[in-house]
Amino acid sequence: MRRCWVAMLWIGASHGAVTAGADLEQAERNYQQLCQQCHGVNRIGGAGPALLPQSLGRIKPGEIRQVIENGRPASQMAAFGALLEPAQIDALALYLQRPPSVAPNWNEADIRQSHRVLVDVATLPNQPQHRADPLNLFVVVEAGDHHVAVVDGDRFEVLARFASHFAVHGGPKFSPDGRFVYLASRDGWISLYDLHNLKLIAEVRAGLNTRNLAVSKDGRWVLVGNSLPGNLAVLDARDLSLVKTIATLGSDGQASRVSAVYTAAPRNSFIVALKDVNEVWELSTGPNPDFVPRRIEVQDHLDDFSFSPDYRQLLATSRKAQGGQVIDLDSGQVVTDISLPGMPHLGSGTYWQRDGRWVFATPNISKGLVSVIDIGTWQVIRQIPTLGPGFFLRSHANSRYAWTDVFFAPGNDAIHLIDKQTLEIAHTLRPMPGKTAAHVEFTHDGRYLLLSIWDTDGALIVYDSNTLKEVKRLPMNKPSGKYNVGNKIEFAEGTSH
Ligand code: DHE
Repeated sequence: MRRCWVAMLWIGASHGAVTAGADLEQAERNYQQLCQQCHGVNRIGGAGPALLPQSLGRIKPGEIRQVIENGRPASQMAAFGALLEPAQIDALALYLQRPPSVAPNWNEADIRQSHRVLVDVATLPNQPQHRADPLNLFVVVEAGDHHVAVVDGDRFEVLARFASHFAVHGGPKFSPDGRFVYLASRDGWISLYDLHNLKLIAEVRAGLNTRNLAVSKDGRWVLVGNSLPGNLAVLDARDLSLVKTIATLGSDGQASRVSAVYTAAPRNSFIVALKDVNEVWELSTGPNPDFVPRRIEVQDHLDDFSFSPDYRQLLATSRKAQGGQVIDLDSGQVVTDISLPGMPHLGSGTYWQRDGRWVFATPNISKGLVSVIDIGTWQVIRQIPTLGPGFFLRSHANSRYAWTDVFFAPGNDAIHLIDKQTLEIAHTLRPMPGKTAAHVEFTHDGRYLLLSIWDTDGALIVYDSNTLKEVKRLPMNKPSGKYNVGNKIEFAEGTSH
């Protein structure tokens, strides 16, 4: 990506310095002159990320202003503080948070035009071209400088590192044999990477604002859930070419954004949660799928959900039900409501066996509690107090503990280890005091685990999962999620699906 110097020189030459007292119209002109070249006509993104309200919603207004003024280190985003008056920067930051004058659109032709195949897979060896165990590789998202690292899960060494699109979010998903990984960026870019050959294979922009993606059980299809435009994009998993888009309209015709898409492998289907209509969709991925949704009516819009271990039921957040609702996927009926007033982050929850019964535990985003639910009775059996609201919870069938963070609390350098049988906090670690610690993934055998220190000057810390001793520390730039190939393709207990 080129820096925005051309635009900077142009405006410098024509105006000397940009006039003070800029209003939103002036901000629009400044956008066209300074930003459009990288961030695209109508702000839909280009070499730089999209600057739409949907894309910027997670960023604090002060941070938007700060990036315009000072640029982004280790990126192509230039600093405009010397060129724009403070009031003009304020106006530009405000302008970017408002919808553009022309509603952004991204249709099938745009998707097809964005598609590029970088390497023909048929020309590549189909055996791993590295010495690591292909089922014990980790794919690690480094959010600080938008890169992805591939880590050998036995030697804990970085095998490869490549630039991703802006803001990869959600779990990357794998082909059933673990050779290929599919990544989604918030800007709608989907990337296909070959873990045998450590090469990027193909890319496509499937939407302007994407929630996440899922790969079908047979590895033939990728389903992308978009919130802008509100639709689903079905891609051919071999090269990411577009098969079709499906507008996410409720049965009454109301348009909806997608909350999330998942694969329900035992059902051979995709499950789609919708954000603006009270429906969950199931799309069969059996032989010759037509991708026509089966609509399941629910009581509330779904933001976030988790499957029961047999994939027959969904445990979904529901504000109306004051927490959660359980939906049976076969009958389409709501089985029960569960009172979970702490705003559970169900997609990050996990389940395990306790006294011969399945329990499901979830962190809560607004309360310092981990809620534990008996899946047989759907009763909340324990609310475990923590140092603050958390985001992720992880374990492994061979681990005695479930690891959770306190992401939203001032003391978010702490990590709690919950004993899966006593349901008490057994240990609290502070791996790097003062720095956020969050998100764990275990090695395939569960002997070790990797924990993120979520900081530009951060690290991936490897722990022995039994002795809790630190084994290694790999410096990394804000590592967020990390994903073990073997655990993922086996939909293993303790990890996200
Ligand atoms: Fe995530 C997973 C939704 C904000 C980091 N997040 C997911 C998934 C969903 C989701 C639906 C599951 C996707 C999958 O596995 O395919 N996330 C949301 C939100 O709705 C929310 C609260 C607001 C939003 O703007 O989207 C949100 N998420 C964040 C963040 O602010 C985080 C901390 C930093 C970031 O990267 O944006 C964040 N989300 C993650 C990570 C995962 C994730 C690391 C993967 C978890 C896993 O282990 O599978």
